[in-house]
Amino acid sequence: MDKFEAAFNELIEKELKIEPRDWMPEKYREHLIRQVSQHAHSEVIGMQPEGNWLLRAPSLRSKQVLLAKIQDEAGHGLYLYSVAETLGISRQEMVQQLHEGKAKYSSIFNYPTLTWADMGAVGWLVDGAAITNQVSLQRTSYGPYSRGMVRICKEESFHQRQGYEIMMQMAFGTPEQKEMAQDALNRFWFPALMMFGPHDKDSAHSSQAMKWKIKIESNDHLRQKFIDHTVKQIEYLGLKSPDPNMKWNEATGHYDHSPFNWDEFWNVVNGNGPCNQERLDHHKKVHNDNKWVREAAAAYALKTETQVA
Ligand code: FAQ
Repeated sequence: MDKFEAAFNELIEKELKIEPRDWMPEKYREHLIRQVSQHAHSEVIGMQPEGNWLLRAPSLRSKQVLLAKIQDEAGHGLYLYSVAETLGISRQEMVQQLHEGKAKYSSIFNYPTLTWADMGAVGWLVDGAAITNQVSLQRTSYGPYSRGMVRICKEESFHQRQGYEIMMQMAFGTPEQKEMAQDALNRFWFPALMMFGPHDKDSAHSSQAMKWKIKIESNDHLRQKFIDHTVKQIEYLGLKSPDPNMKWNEATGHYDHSPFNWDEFWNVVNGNGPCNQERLDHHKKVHNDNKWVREAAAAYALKTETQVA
């Protein structure tokens, strides 16, 4: 082991941060680029299912709040693309990998948002699951990623509240509204739980990620944490658990649950979910339509640079 590797290992060991200027193993860098680019793409593609409801939000207030939330997601994408750029990949390359199917984004965004109650379920469950993961990522070993997560988590907690507020309005509203809330919960529950990734025993990257302290807690641990605190929120809403086998286990101190449908998960991850094609086509179209904006911004930046010089 040379002195650079020893210095890297010591930083990891002491739970100090690895910074862009520091030496790092090539595999550590590649691992982070994979995870951070996937995270960034998720934030950006994740704007689509919610954008679907912007023009149909039921009040001016709900429209303003939803718009603010979606704009936050765009901001999260930008922070994360910037984090990945510090590792030596450009945003253009990452977007190209997404368009060529070489980079992934979270499975959850390949499900349709059919009713206004789905805006509640997305904020409550999808952002709720995202925060559960991201709170632990605040302690990740790569400095820029860890600092980005601190800010993102603050905004995500507002998103979770926005979703839960919609769920409360629907669940405590008319019988039809309550039915819509239940239906949204039923459709989003298992896909939200699968956001945490495969079981630990099937997770290809977890073991190395945890050695490098990129990942602080495992997929199953975070999923169980999310289930344990969300069950009480379902009960407060007066809704039924979407999982008939969900019950408190005195011995483990956790809720038991049904097995997940991993065939469905891999089907969605591999591009065959209900909205995969639509999400990607939309991203490609918008990227193409907005080419002139990127060109104008680059030309303006060049002009300003020349004037300053
Ligand atoms: N979807 O070995 P593992 C948000 C892939 S942000 C798609 O366990 P890892 C905010 C995985 O990439 C949501 N693919 O992988 C928001 C790998 O394939 P690969 C996104 C998945 O990396 C809310 C393979 O399976 N959050 O929602 C998924 O150790 C509302 C094997 O899996 C993040 O990205 C999945 N669910 O653990 C925005 C957080 N799960 O790459 C808008 C950062 C696994 O070898 C609206 N990421 N795969 O081809 C992570 O923490 C991790 O990457 C995991 C997966 C936990 C997602």
